[in-house]
Amino acid sequence: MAVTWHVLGAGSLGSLWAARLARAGLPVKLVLRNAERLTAYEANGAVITLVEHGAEQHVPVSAQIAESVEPIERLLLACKAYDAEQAVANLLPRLSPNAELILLQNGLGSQDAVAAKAPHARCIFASSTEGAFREQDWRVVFAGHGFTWLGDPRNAAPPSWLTDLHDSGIPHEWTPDILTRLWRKLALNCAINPLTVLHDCRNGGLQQHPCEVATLCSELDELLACCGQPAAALDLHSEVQRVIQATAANYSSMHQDVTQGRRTEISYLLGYACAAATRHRCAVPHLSQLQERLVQHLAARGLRTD
Ligand code: NAD
Ligand code: KPL
Repeated sequence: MAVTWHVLGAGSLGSLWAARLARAGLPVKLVLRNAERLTAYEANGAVITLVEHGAEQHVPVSAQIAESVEPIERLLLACKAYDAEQAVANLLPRLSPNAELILLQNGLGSQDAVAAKAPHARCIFASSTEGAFREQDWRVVFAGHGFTWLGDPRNAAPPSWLTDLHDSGIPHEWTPDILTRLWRKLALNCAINPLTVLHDCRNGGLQQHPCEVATLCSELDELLACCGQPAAALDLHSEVQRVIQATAANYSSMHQDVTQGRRTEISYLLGYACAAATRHRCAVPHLSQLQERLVQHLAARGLRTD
């Protein structure tokens, strides 16, 4: 019998993945926060609405709460990095001995925290360039087609369920270098996102601050080398400039979080980079100063700084 995809978090990416897996006929169960959310979801018809290229599709997906008793063999963890460890802790009694966890979180740090919480589970890390946002509860807009890299730093063998992703039309690739991918994305996010918040601009606005961007890229280059991730640093500055140009009209995800008064993932991006620099005794004065400025900026707006 096909293994059920338990998907924790009916937010942007969780809904996007759950809808695509379910519409391919695969067994999917959403794991919602609490009984209240479950009641609200069921009152909405237990359906996720996926909006793609302007067309909407209503996909029935069954749901449950963490306290449900059915064992979990495969869990797609689709919450924010700061919620990941606690979310898995809540589900520990339900994880079967050979459970596999697929971790969709951006940045670094949450994956190790989850792996330490669930030492017997296989943890597969993901890095995605897909873009989605929740227009309202249970309704997700597939805004940016992209790609998801998946890998397991402790075991290079690909899992058998990659065929499920293929059957669901989820563009993906298994990679032995998932940490390089995650570090590379982290470096891009560190060079772009905090500056867009501090200058209150779209990504393209950073074209007015070329020296600041170049200085950060050069420190990130050194940091990646110190952390044993030289491949993640290859042509970083050109890539950052390319992304700034290609996404010039967009607001970065961190800028959107701050504008909407939401907690950011700072601790798993710039915070992780600065902590790694300290651990490796790598001097990164501009990144440290950027972190201080960002923390002050968040605090001044009453937002969490961790
Ligand atoms: P989101 O805030 O839209 O969704 C997260 C959901 O998880 C929320 O509905 C929240 O209520 C739920 N949740 C948190 N803890 C829970 C728990 N214990 N039990 C049940 N539900 C719980 O977040 P998102 O945008 O989908 O992002 C998820 C991760 O993917 C982040 O790390 C983000 O950086 C990354 N990411 C997102 C996108 C995107 O386009 N949205 C793209 C690439 C990467
Ligand atoms: O991933 C991004 C984000 O906004 O989080 C980009 C577009 C790369 C900017 O860092």
